[in-house]
Amino acid sequence: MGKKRKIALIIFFIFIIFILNFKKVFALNIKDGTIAKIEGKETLYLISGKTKKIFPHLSVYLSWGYPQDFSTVDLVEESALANYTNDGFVPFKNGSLVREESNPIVFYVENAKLRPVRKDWAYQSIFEDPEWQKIIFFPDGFLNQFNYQVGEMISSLADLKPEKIDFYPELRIFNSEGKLENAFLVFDKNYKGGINLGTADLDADTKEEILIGAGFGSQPEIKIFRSDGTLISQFLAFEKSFKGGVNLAAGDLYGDGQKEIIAGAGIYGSPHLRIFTKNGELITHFFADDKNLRHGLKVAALDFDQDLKEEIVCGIEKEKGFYIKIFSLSSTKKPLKAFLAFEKLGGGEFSLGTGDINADGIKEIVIGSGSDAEPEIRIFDKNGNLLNKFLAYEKNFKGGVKVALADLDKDGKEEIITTAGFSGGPHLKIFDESGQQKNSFFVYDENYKGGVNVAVLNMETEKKIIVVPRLTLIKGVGFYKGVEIDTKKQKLYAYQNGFLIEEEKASTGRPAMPTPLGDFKVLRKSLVKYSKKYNLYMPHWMQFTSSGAGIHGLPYWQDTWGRVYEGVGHLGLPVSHGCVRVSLRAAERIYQWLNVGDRVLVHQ
Ligand SMILES: [Ca+2]
Ligand SMILES: [Ca+2]
Ligand SMILES: [Ca+2]
Ligand SMILES: [Ca+2]
Repeated sequence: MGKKRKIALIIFFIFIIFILNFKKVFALNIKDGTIAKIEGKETLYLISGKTKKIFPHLSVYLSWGYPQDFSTVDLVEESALANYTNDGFVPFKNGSLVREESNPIVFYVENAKLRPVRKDWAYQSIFEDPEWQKIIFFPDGFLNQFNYQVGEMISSLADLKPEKIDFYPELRIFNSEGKLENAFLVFDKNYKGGINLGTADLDADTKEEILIGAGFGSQPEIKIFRSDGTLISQFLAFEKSFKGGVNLAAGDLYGDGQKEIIAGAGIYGSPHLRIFTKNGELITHFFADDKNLRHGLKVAALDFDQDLKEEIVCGIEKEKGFYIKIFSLSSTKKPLKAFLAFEKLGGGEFSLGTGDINADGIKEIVIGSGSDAEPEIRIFDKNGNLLNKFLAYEKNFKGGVKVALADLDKDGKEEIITTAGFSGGPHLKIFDESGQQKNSFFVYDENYKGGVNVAVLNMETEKKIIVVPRLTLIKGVGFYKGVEIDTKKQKLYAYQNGFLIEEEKASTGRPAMPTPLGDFKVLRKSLVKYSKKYNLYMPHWMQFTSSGAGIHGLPYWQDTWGRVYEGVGHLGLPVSHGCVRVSLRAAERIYQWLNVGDRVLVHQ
């Protein structure tokens, strides 16, 4: 063989090898995460690295949320899959709800375990699925090919621990375009409570300071920070023992160019208002409504009568819905204006802001709906005329909407900035006054579902958007508002939007007269209910079954000496006639807070 021919042959072989390799590489090059199917065959494969896993049944495929029309499945040649080694079966997705065709038990999938969900009511109370649409069916006997273990039974929300999220109290500062510019902790890393937010230029240097109010679960602290994270001062807004949190706003109430700090009590508190100087000295305080109300007070400011002194706007949840009352410092007994803004209750989660959205020099009142209602924004003029309303998030999101106002695009009209409340993602949106969405971005990890509070920081000519997580420890996931009664532990838990606001010893029905188990609603309330059968009075009565079971304070009978209470030493033991007894003080607090229609979940 001549040298030339030899070289030509070698080149030829290299070429062939190249072609073969190329073909091979091409065939091997199926993207990770592809769901592949051989044309004419039924089996679906999940490709990952050099391996393929088989979907053992359509139910598993569906549990991952893939579309039923197979539009995301790639058709491949049989030979293309030959080089992928088999790696067993794709399991059900964690968190999916599955059941066998002919066995009514629903299982919750969690780390190779199937956890039975105790009963229909437990299912409904935890997963809120009235149409049973979340359940994926699989054929009888199908599970045999897996190594699924049967996990612990789920009978209450507390059993579903993976949904509990711990979160840091980190404030974030974004520019008006949504670019993250700074972040710092406003409480200790281990702080477990809620966080509220406000802004005000307290030292008149044209740069606003950040006001942080402790939220539910912590002592009612106000902290003042510079935008670089320097702590300037801190003080308590209410009694140290008050754990409802502090809602914040600022206003120039004296028209001297100096803003005052307005603090409203947080959820589960009275509609109590305190006004402080920038140094934390108390100027005055008053109740904006009945002291016995228990949904706290939302605050804002606007100049109602255009005398360059701002008035205080109060938002109060009571009876029929959310009321706005505008007070001046010279008239704290009688509001200058009062109107009903929302004909709904919102679990203490309404949000209130003021801003000039139409560039007429007068601020409007902007309200975000509370929980267990559509995520609606309503805009009123100062006299209570509704100017506009729109939905800020998907209609079926019911965690409430938080609002802030600022003219971000410098056209003289303030935009409405919204964040989602409890159970929503950290999705911030910006709307104009007509409800047209201008921008949106995520402000925290998308998995965080505790809600976000929002405010605007005016920095000379620039405006920044600041956010804090609404709470750092989520409890009672799935409850907007209601009580859970654990007959095994003899405990009553009261939840509101992710906060455990009360934990009380209870006394439920004795074994012969057990308290009915199930997912109920408060049917009616009365201050005292008389039971003829037992000749007993039941204070702060909250009935939750038509057969007459209710929550109430320790019962008493009336004799010549006065009231004689029954079961004083028995809280924590099941001794009642079927009702749920709690202490007198606890019953009073719960009675003031719990409304007809709120949830009562009773389980073992
Ligand atoms: Ca300043
Ligand atoms: Ca005024
Ligand atoms: Ca206006
Ligand atoms: Ca604008």
